[in-house]
Amino acid sequence: MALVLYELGGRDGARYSLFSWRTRLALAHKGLAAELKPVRVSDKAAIAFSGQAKVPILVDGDTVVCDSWKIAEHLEDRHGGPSLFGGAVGRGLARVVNAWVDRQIVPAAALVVAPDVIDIVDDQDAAHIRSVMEKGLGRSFETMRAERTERLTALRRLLDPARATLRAQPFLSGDAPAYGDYILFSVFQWARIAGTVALLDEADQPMTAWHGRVLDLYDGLAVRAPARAAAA
Ligand SMILES: N[C@@H](CCC(=O)N[C@@H](CS)C(=O)NCC(=O)O)C(=O)O
Repeated sequence: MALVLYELGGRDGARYSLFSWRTRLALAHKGLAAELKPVRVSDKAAIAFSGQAKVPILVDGDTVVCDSWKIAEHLEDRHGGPSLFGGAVGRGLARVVNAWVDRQIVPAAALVVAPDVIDIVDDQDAAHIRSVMEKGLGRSFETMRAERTERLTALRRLLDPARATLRAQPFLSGDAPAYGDYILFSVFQWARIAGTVALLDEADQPMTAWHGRVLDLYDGLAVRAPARAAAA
């Protein structure tokens, strides 16, 4: 059955949707191909069929699945190929990574990256993103830009559990990559495609080496998406 993935599309074909990168890597991990449908973030009519207003959305035959975590579970439970979680215990621990990244890392990274995103979308999407992000993060984009250096330091500090893990093993999931890696990696991929600031310090070896390893997975699926700034 054909799979269709709805994700955000910006100017010049930029696919900058943070959460959809988790799904893109999950599909590749399982050896699945999906037709990719870009939507503009302000165009809610394009995704009204899903009964909600966010991407990623996976259409799998007659089934519509929203939310990247639910999509990962759907792929794991309904499709073959290598496991995304490595069993029930791994699924439970990947859920912890999902909660950690969504509740701490995404908001901290958004304070650094969000003001840049409006440059890679059209005016209507830019106005939408500014309004959603400024409300959600409680600051204007101008304030976020002014505070960027401190925010970047705070983000790098928050990554410590991942850094400590990667000192002991090549991937967050152990010897080989799995969904937990894609969850955290999606934040860096968002920054790489939409941002102008490198979230990782080059000298941060366990983190940058891991980032490079995930960029290269699946014939360079992630690295083939053009980076906005060389610094990313
Ligand atoms: N918890 C959801 C979050 C999805 C989400 O926030 N998606 C963003 C794009 S990356 C979105 O569609 N935002 C819609 C908007 O800002 O109007 C998931 O994991 O998929």
